[in-house]
Amino acid sequence: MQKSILILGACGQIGTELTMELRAKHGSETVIASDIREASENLMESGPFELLDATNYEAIEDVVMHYEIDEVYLMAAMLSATAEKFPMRAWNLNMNSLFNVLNLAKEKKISKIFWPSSIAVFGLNTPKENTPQHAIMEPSTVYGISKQSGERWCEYYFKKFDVDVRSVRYPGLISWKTMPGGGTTDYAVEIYHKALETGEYNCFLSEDTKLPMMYMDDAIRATIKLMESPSENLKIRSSYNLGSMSFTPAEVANSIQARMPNFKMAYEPDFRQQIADSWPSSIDDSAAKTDWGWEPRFDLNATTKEMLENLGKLP
Ligand code: AKB
Repeated sequence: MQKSILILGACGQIGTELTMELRAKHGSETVIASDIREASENLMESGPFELLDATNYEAIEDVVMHYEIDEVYLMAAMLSATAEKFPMRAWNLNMNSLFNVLNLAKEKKISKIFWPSSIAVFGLNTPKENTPQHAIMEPSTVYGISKQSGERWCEYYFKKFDVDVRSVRYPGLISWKTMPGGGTTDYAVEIYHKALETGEYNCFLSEDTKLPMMYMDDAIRATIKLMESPSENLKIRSSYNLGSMSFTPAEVANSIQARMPNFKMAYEPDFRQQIADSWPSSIDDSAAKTDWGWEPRFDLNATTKEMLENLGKLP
């Protein structure tokens, strides 16, 4: 019997697209979507779905046993902006969910894990441009602290218990199928929605805040490519830097204006500015390129084209 895949947090921005892609690749019945809330009709109807709290070890174990799960993608997390408002809830969700899957692998109940880290592991003392794989980290947000701790635990479980855990440090992700929730890079999705709905956007980051970003198709491709890579090629078991493009809010506005000349942008930075200021502007992902052949495909203008065309077709 073909072993199954479990996705925890399948309703989120990454989880929905990852679920659909894995179902297209491996067949719907072998990819079990789960989340603490019900998913969209599309996702619920396309294959098995379980209501599941990623912090509940026994509940995850039951699903793992029932479906003979082999691989787990842990996509449930509280992102940077929301985590600043609910620090303990963020810590509990981000860390306990990770321990649950690491311990299931340690007990040999599953054999492979994907867990996402983030550019948020870096901080004010990290080199901002072309941030190296190995650099001073010192994250200054609750989310970043949880991701850095998570990376240490992943590497520890790999070395100590031979747990096959794989991870990338996602930059800000841009997608049109599902909205992001509670991140600092969310402006780069909202801007396209507002451009089409009202023709203007009030950005919560300043015009010159340059951050690493990625179109969702690249992020999903990277995730699956890393999971399919031979274990012996993977030299990094904390988390790989993952790069694609970097831009400022003013540059996204320009790329939208090239297609929608009347689009207007205003700037009103809020508490998220401080978070963004502590993160890298661009990423050196040469280790991912060397170890598992990572190559991004989408630049800013290609992303803008995809976003405006696809969102424009939605009812
Ligand atoms: C966030 O903004 O919190 C996330 C991230 C960069 O990890 N998108």
